[in-house]
Amino acid sequence: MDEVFDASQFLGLPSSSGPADIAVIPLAYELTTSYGMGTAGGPRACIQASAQVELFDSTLNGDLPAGANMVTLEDFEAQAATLRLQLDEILNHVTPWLRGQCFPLFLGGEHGILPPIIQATSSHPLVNGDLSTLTVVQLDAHADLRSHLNGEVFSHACAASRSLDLGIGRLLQAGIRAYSSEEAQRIVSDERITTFFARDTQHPHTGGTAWAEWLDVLRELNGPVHFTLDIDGLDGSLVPATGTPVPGGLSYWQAVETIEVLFANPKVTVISADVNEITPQHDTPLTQFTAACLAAKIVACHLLAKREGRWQACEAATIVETPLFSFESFKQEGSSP
Ligand SMILES: [Mn+2]
Repeated sequence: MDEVFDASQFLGLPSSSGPADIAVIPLAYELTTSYGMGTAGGPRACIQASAQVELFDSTLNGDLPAGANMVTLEDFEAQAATLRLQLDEILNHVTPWLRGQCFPLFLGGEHGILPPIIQATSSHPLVNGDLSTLTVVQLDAHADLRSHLNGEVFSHACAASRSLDLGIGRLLQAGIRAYSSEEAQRIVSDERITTFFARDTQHPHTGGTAWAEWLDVLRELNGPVHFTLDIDGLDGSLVPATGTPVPGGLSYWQAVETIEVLFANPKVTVISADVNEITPQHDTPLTQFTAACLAAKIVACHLLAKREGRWQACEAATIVETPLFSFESFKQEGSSP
């Protein structure tokens, strides 16, 4: 029997009653995007474009959602007057979805959504209040390791450095090809960071070797992981409408391989993921459709991980109560009090 098509839902798939197995959570957030504009409309454009994604997934060898109850939330837009208060709003919005009962996939919005998502993972039973157990795997053109951009410490250009400040244990990056000297120094000096530069992995002669090393790092990983996919990690030709498209990036199949290898690691539980910096493209849906295809691949690889025992829903009784946290009163590492 054909499912009823619902254009407001990811992949057009209506949710069923009962608890969600997968939650697709649009975060229409745009406050600090530096170059292009339009990330606020990106999540909805991605959901609309996802109607054209084939439900048959070759990794899963079956049709999505493979019996799972996938729910797509309504667009969330922060309303508060300041950026920090908006981050607190996002934190409150996402926290209930990061307690391990379902798999959350966030659609952004600018990459500035990452710190509140990371902070919210601390209440996940596998993180258990200790963010040093968490690894963030990032595909991105930019290192996002600035201490600030034009004085703003919560700029999207600082998403990774703020996640480190929150206390994550490791940061693995690939696709990186646009960064400042400050960021280059932090990559060298901070032992938690492992960066694979696009100039190495995309090198016309030796790129294959560097790419194989990236996959090996993913295979050796263990513990809980959040996967963050800034679509500008892909080559700019695939995502020309994103805020800052950059040439020389990852191919579509390298992004797919990263997702497949990460979710296939038996020592890893990918507890959450986001696809961000999606911007509606108007002359062609290429940008939002590319994002939708990769978001669907994340869902498929999660379902395969669940089927093969690498992910299971946590019992409600194991929900971790973490101390109250506020970005409003957050102090950046190394900043004066
Ligand atoms: Mn980014």
